[in-house]
Amino acid sequence: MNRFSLSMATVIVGLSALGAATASESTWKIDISQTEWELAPGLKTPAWTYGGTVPGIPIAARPGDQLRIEVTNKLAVPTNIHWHGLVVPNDQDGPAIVIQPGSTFVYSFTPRETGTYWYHPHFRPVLDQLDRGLYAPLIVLAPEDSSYSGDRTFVLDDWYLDARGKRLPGTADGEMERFGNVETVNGKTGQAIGPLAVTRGERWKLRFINASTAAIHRLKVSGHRFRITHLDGHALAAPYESDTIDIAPGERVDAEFVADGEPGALYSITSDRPDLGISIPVVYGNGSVARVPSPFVPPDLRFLPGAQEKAPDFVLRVATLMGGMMQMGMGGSMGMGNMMGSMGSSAMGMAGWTINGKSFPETEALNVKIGELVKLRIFNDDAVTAGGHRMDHPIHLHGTVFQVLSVDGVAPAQPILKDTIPVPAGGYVDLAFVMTESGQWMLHCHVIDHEDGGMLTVVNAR
Ligand SMILES: [Cu+2]
Repeated sequence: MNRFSLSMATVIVGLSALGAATASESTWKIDISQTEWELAPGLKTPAWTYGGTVPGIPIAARPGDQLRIEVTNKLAVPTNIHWHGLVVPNDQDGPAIVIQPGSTFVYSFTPRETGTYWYHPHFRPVLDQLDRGLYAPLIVLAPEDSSYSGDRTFVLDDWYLDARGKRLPGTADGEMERFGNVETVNGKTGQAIGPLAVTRGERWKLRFINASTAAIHRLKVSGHRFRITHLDGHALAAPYESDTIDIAPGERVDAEFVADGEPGALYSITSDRPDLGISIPVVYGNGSVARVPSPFVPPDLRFLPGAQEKAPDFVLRVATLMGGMMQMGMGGSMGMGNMMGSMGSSAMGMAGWTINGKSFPETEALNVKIGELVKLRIFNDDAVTAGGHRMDHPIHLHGTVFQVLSVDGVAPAQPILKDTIPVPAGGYVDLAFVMTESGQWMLHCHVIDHEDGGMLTVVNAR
């Protein structure tokens, strides 16, 4: 990729926006406030919301639309909003913005690309804000999306609550990251999750967003297969079928769902932790319609020439360091979970989340040039660091999209564009990207305990 192909991309986006003939100015108002949110009948919790609901107000746009988003902070703490996955001017990206209690900030940007994105706070520490319910979809519609029988977004999350809905500190499963004991789809759990109501022959577009701060969600559909068309909002040249969707924090997956089950029958899309509450009923009405063909338009996507052979410009080693624990003689099999549980979240500071041995803000910045192809190798050293903690780290880059060159040295079967990628414990990934917007952009783990703990650095694009 070079300046030429980037300007070509701009031309293509311009044309498609013109083709849709709907690009326009679009104004949104988002009040951030605390609300009693009902996760299920009899289970209410005090949530922080974008516009009074969990998930928050879904923003819909078309490429080329000039978005004007007026955000008013009615919380008692400062916050901001990050537009996860969208390439926006640096001063609209979020992390550098502070919206004080009682004040309003107006975001203004134009989405370039279609796809499934989302928004959430990026005011550090982020964990408390995102975990209380501050997240919402941002969908940039493609012309073909309206040809599906329906288009549904499912935002996945988890909450750690007592039986009366009171938010508990710490984590539900005895590790250092915040895992919940109640899992939700679009802010609802168990029987309160609304069904996907279909008719035989229909073809639906389903968009999955993982807003959890640490949990990976694995969803399995009964009696059907998903056709995966987009990862992190980016269309695949060769969609593939699967009955399972794995989605790490920050990631998005779009899938077609062909309703080829029996009229009147009941199916489900269910988590591999069904006891925590995620199961989406798929309910068939009677009768059928003529089978709806796929309107999906595969892009002409190529592997970046020269990127595989290129030596990495930067090598990052991300790791969980349990140094504080070890020094106190409490590492190993001592029962971290119990200790964290009794000491609360202030004990989190004793574990370190690092990039090349340092935690933000001590991490070293990556200095790159606008328009230049950058190859980045990221090792996940968790399998070899002390303390035995072992976890995939979903690494997210702001300000651009990257191509996945390889995972553990194996190139993907087709070119894949993403903004968030799980780096496997003990493994590594190779990524290539080109920054198009100048400024300081964040690169961090989307397990928010890790991000807040310092597994974060910046890419300076000049
Ligand atoms: Cu991580």
